[in-house]
Amino acid sequence: MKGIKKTRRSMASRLVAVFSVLLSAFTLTTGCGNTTTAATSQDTESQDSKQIVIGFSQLGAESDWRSANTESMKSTFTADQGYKLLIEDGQQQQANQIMAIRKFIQQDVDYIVLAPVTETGWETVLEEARSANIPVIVIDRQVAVSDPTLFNSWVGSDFELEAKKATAWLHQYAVAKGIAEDSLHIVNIQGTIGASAQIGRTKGLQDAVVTYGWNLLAEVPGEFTQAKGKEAMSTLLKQYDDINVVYCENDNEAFGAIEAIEDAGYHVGSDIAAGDIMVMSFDGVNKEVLSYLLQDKISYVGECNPNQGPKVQNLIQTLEAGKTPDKYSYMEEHAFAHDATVPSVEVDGQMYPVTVMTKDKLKEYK
Ligand code: GYE
Repeated sequence: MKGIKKTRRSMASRLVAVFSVLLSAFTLTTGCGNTTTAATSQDTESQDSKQIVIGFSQLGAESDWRSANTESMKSTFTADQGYKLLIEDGQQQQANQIMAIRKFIQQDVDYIVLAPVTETGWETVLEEARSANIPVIVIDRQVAVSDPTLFNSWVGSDFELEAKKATAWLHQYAVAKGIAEDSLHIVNIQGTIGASAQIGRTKGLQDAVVTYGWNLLAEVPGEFTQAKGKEAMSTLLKQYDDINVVYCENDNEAFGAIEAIEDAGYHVGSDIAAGDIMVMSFDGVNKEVLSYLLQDKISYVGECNPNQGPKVQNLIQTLEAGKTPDKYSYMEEHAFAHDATVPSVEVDGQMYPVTVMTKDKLKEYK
């Protein structure tokens, strides 16, 4: 039933659904560990029959970005707006997410929203959702499936573009400061390997390394967490004594890397010629990271916009109206830097402004 809205069910079929939910409570071992549901499964089919029930499989709670993304879904899909949002936390495990989707199918939800931990391995369970005639909206990272009709729509970021902007900024910054490209010694603290955000951000850096002749000393996974970012950076500082740029694939890794750099007695900042270690990052979801830009502890942040709830709502409303929504929707994102050395970056012939973080700008951000 490609791209076709699931038809709203009759009271009789709803009663069958209630029965099957109750039955499944006895027969299913969910095993999804730390389940953070905005409502319980038994509530699913009771109360207002007009309510739209959404099963949201969130991949985890590893970062500030993730918390903001979950919050965006929660604040969008409220009971007041006519929704019941069921959330399952996958705790970074695809197996947990697959179990959560199967549970949503058992519960006969109206829509499934999936934020997948990695790109591959979703075919079987998405086919099961399609057989149950439940539309699936993928958010944030992508799923790599040979049959694109296995999901209705995707909402997220262009991670490779984020990386192209960041590396264009580094290139233009080095040129403006008279720093030879081959004197840049970069380490990349990567995100969760196999996640779209890691794949796109790593690829953008690797391509720039080839284009500009930078030295990429190491690429190590940091799992998008502060703890792993710190651990990775302290190990790297023991292995290399000439690191002058740390490219962190998210803010939390950057926080951890900064701690490791300072603990090891180095100085973070943009003055590479004076011996600073420059930190670059992605997300920009909270005041803390933006204030790090002001302090020149982070030199560049590529914004990654987590507020996907309203776009998901538009997609659901389009499906509810019996129409076919856009297959891919991209979030609007900006670039931030600690100073005005590079006012804009050029990527694939297009110019993107770079916003300098100031005290006044910082006040504007919640
Ligand atoms: O950048 C990172 C999070 O997939 C865009 O996942 C998301 C990334 C985000 O853990 O902070």
